[in-house]
Amino acid sequence: SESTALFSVTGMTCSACAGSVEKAVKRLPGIKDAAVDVLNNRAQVVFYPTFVNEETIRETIEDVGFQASLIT
Ligand code: 9UX
Repeated sequence: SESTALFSVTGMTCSACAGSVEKAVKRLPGIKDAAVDVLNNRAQVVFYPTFVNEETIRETIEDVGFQASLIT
């Protein structure tokens, strides 16, 4: 079944930043949904643990250029 992960993402200053994070995460296999909140520096991701894990999602966010850490 699916899992949900919440990340803190720092360095995003505009909605286009949030859009680039969402797009990158949604391109990974095993992602059901991703929602990035630039005002609160959060990214919530719903995913299928058979195909992807929190660390891969976190690294993908960092590859876009922002520091990310898993909250829950
Ligand atoms: Mo957002 Mo634009 O932080 O280059 S500023 S994408």
